[in-house]
Amino acid sequence: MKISAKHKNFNYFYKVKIETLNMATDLYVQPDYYNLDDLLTEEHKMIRDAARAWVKKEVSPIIDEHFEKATFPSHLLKGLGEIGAFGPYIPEEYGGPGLDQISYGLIMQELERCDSGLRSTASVQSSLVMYPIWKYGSEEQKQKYLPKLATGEMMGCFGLTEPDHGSNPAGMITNFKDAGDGENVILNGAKMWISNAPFADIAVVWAKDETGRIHGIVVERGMEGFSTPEMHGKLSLRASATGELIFVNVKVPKANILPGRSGLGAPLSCLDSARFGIAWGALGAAMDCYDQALRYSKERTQFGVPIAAFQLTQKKLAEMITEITKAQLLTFRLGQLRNEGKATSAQISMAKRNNCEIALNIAKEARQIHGGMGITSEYSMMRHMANLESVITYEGTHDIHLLITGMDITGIPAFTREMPDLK
Ligand code: TGC
Ligand code: FAD
Repeated sequence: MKISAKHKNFNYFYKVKIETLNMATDLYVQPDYYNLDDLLTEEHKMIRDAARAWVKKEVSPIIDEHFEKATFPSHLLKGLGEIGAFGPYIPEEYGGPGLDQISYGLIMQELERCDSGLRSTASVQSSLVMYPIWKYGSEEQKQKYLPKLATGEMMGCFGLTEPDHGSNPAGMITNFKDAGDGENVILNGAKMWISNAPFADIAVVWAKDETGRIHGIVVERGMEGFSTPEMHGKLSLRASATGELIFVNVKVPKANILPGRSGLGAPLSCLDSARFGIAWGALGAAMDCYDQALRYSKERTQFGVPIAAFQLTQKKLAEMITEITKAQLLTFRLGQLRNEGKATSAQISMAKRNNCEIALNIAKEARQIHGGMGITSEYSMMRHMANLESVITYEGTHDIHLLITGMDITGIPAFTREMPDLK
């Protein structure tokens, strides 16, 4: 892997490294029980450390306030672009840093180590907006959108889920018809649960043509009949903005349809990339919970000894580091396979599912170790736990990923069944 010495990561790394070393607010030390760092290149470590330094300096001090107030920290977008979090693997010719898949994973891990909502913003922009434009867009679309998306000057969202079609996107009803003027199509329908929607400049929307075939189409804010109302009342992912996409007779140029691929496989291939990032990210949340629980257990004294001296505390900690280490190995190997273009969708599903599950369990155990303090915002476990309830649901629910593994090993899809006669 070649990284340009001019890349902003390097400048940022040198600028914040020293300042950050002395920061007391975020004491995170990464667990690495099986010396996985030995398998990373110097570039991987530099990219990861730059992301970590930026997160510690810019995000950790403010994330709780945004979570509590349910506000999106939009002032962070420029910095996310600078650390390479928007389209890490997008080639330099389109404004991206041109990094490999392990670098992408490491950046997502550092972001979610702090907050899943932050990683969500970055992985939607990278895998669900830039990826489809890069893979399936025309040269003109790539030149128009990718460089601005890479810096965060332009933000995007991805509309697949509909109010009545979540796990089953094939049933979508959002559709477009020829406008009859030779240049445009008319888009109608609605998408729900869309990350970044309230502030996105563009939306990559999946909709059916007149024959029922699914296509990706880039809808721009300001097009008449297009609105993005924010969804409120989330008790999870509160620092991430979620909204609806509503299309009422929106006239969209035919030039905005992604020409490179149609059919459900197109959005599902984007989900492969995003689910890969989530596997790394959820593991980051687990690593953060373990790190805090280990430190707290050595500092907190009860019955005259640190609570780390109790066998039951050690059991919790030992099981946490075992699960983290297994997940790190799974995830790193998946990164190698993805770099080689060999990772299957089912392998990605397994990692997404496993890492969400262990992260949620570890967050719960870490909270227990903190006793009453564990429910306060002084520690991040409750926030991680609440966030992970979204992460385990979006990009395919926990059970859908189980069924993907089941289908892969048996060859039999079990997603649908005949409606039983209930009479
Ligand atoms: P099925 O018949 O199995 O497949 C339809 C076509 O797609 C192909 N395919 C894939 N292609 C690429 N990558 C994959 N992962 C693929 N999986 C399937 C397949 O070969 C077929 O191609 P062809 O050429 O034969 O037509 O489809 P199905 O309708 O039976 O559904 C299968 C199922 C249930 C696994 C799929 O629908 C699914 O994954 N459902 C979950 C939906 C989901 O994950 N939604 C996510 C929405 S986006 C989101 O949550 C963003 S969160 C953002 C944040 O981080 O904040
Ligand atoms: P449903 O599909 O209704 O599922 C409900 C329950 O039924 C689940 O437990 C599920 O596992 C189970 N179930 C469904 N089908 C089966 C089956 N065949 N077999 C067994 N069990 C089944 N979507 C986007 O397009 N873009 C986004 O940016 C986006 N961001 C999101 C952000 C957040 C915070 C959240 C919560 C969701 C987001 N989503 C997004 C939507 C997300 O992908 C869906 O919520 C998810 O795919 C599940 O769909 P659903 O909520 O409609 O649940």
